[in-house]
Amino acid sequence: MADYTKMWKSLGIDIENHNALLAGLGQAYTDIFLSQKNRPEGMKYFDFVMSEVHGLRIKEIVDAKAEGRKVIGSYCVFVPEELVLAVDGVAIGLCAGAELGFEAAEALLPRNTCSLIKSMFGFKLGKLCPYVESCDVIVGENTCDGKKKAYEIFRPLVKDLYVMDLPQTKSETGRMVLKEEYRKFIAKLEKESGKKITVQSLRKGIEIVNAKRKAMIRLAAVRAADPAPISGLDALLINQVFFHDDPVRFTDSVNKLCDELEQRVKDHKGVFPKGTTRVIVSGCPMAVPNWKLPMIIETSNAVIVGEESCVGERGTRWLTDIKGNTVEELLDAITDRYFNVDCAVFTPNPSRVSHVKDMVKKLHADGVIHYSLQFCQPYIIESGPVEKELEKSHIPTLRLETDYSQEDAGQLKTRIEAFNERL
Ligand code: BJ8
Repeated sequence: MADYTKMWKSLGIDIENHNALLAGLGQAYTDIFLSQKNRPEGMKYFDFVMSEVHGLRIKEIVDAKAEGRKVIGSYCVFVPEELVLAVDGVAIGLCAGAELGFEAAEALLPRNTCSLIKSMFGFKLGKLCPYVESCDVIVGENTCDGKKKAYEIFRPLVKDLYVMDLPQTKSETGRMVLKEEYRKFIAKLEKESGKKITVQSLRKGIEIVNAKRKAMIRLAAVRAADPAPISGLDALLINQVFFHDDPVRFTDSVNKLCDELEQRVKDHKGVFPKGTTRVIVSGCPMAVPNWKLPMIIETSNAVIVGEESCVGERGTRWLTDIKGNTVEELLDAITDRYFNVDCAVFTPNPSRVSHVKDMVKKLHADGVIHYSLQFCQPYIIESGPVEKELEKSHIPTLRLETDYSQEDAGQLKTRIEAFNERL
């Protein structure tokens, strides 16, 4: 990697801490990803992206800013990238998946806060993330209580925090709330960028994001094959890169990879032997570099064939209808698309478990591992009914609660191995 110290300094990054982060990340990537066998050639692009994750991509973002484009960061899949692209902005997913800066985070937050929120604070307080530091606006959302209240404390730490209200029920009123919030968000984006959203610019934004999601749907489908043509770890990595790469280049790279994977399926080639135990992981999102659980699963004689998660199918499976002829009609289509997202903050939330069942069937999975981050009430509470419903359909389910530390790795491995024997 080239020397980006000057750029990082200009963004206010703590160089010493950041160097330690990159060294740790590089080592973890080598151990977890590069050590896998029979990886598809197309993963080279994603290896390159990861090797330059705080380098070349940040340089692109800094260059975009210099051209006057606005950088909008967010922590939730309810923030529509389409709208950001429609004002020629750059949309970046900011969730963090490492146990860094937790001491500083715990000085502001209760210890029993989920790792995702602590990591969001840790990266900011430790001046560790050039994505966060590049943002002109950071968008928060009122989803779970943890995030909702944490944004109140987060506000003074960042340049411009914009909080979006979100509904909690899939009712007509809920849909109206979402649409109004998106309308307010458009006003914020237009003010920030000095650009007006037009039918053409919005349609273009929708087309770019639809193409990106279509490529992910194609990737999800190819994983139905046995032997699995790609590991769950690599598929998760692609889902993670989805949030910060250039969208057009990303789409191209996923489609190229899918060409190769479809050929692999025809040739009956895979990453694990045919007949390897197949599992779906369902639950909380896994942000970079949270690779702990997939790594344990895939080194315990099983392969992950799908993720029911916001860093997975929950974030990618619906497309936006492009037929509208006015901004209002396109906004309706965007609202309809996002209103499908079955996050556990919604009550009731029956479509999520139906989707897990569909995934098990389509992807020929043998069981489901339900993953909750400790202290995440929505997903932990929902995991009970989800397990009951799946077991009723004779789908073996294992419920796990964990965090970003490595302390429970041995215990998780024992439980996962025992579960795999049941399958
Ligand atoms: S749409 S899943 S990205 S809110 S793990 S912070 S829920 S306590 S992340 Fe999410 Fe949007 Fe929903 Fe998806 Fe709270 Fe749970 Fe922590 Fe969580």
